[in-house]
This record gives sequence, structure tokens and C-alpha cells, in this order.
Amino acid sequence: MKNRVMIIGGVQAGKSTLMNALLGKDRQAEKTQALVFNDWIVDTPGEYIENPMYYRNIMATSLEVTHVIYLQDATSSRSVFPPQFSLGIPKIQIGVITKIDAPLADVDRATALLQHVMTHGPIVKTSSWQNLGIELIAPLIQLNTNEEIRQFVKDRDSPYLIYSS
Ligand SMILES: Nc1nc2c(ncn2[C@@H]2O[C@H](COP(=O)(O)OP(=O)(O)OP(=O)(O)O)[C@@H](O)[C@H]2O)c(=O)[nH]1
Ligand SMILES: [Mg+2]
Repeated sequence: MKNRVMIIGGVQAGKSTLMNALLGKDRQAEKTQALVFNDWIVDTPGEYIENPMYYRNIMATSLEVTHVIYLQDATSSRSVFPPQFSLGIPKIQIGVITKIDAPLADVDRATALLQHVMTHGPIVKTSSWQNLGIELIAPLIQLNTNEEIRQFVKDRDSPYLIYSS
């Protein structure tokens, strides 16, 4: 399987804007109504994770990907994921925090929220608007083991990237 990532996170959390930034598309994201397969990215509607009725769609779609991005909005004080949600999806986990540029962003809070969702893995702190941290994501999706990812995080030594274990 070609490496591919599914992005999951709450409604309006910045998933589609991130996808556009990753694909170099300079257009404004519209509300996502259904699964969107775009090159190496699968974008999901926020409702898929906010409503447990849709969990089966997430599980089914995860079979099509090698990696999953668990996305947390830095301006939100709550997590939309059940605790340890990543345990149910046997794919490489990547945490992404969005909107770190926002005046009300709390990156430490977002990091702590993601650490309840992911058992381990990299967490990337990003702003799609200001193009911060974005360039770290595509290389992570090319890595196939957590050991390689851990080494990548160490080598990059970036303020926008940590490895949480
Ligand atoms: N400040 C700031 N706002 C952002 C950023 N990225 C996205 N937004 C805003 O957040 C809102 C939601 O963005 P979307 O990308 O549509 O969110 P989504 O997660 O795809 O939402 P759904 O499709 O409804 O699940 C929009 O108003 C974006 O402009 C960012 O990096 N910084
Ligand atoms: Mg969307």
C-alpha cells in the first residue's frame, strides 16, 4: 500500500485547511460533508469523530491508510476523542495541533489532550495560516516505524515537533 494518512478531529478543527496546506492548495476549505480522498490524504468530516454512530466509518476507512492524524484544535479546551482512542486503530499515529497562531491558542493544553488520545508518537504543532510546522508532516507520513519516527523527531530538533511516549 502507498503511504496515506487519514485526518480525524472535531468539527471546524482545521482538518481541511491543513490538507490544503499540505497539498499546496491555496484555497479556502469548505465544510466537509463526506470522506474526501485527495492524493495521499483522506479528509473526514468532524462529525465522524464527534458522533459515535460514525465510528464504523472511521474504522472502515482506516483500512485504506497507513497513518492516522489525531488532530486537536489549540483553541479548544475539550477533546472530541474517547480516551486512548488510538488503541482501536492499528495504524501509525501522528498527533497534530492546529491554529497555534490564534490569540486564544493553548498549545500545552492541546498537547495534554492529545496525550490522552494517543498511546505514543510524534506531536506536530502547526498553523496552516502562518505555515508553521506544516513541512514536518509529509516526511512523517513516509516513515513506517515508530523507531524511525522517534529518530526523525530527534534529528529535526524542531520547536514544532515532540515525541510523546
Ligand atoms: N487561526 C487559525 N484558524 C484556522 C487555521 N486553520 C483553519 N482555521 C480556521 O478554522 C475554521 C475551520 O477550518 P476547516 O479546515 O474547515 O475545519 P475542518 O476541521 O475541516 O471542519 P469540518 O469539515 O467541519 O470537520 C475555518 O474558519 C478556518 O479558516 C489556522 O491555522 N489558524
Ligand atoms: Mg473539513
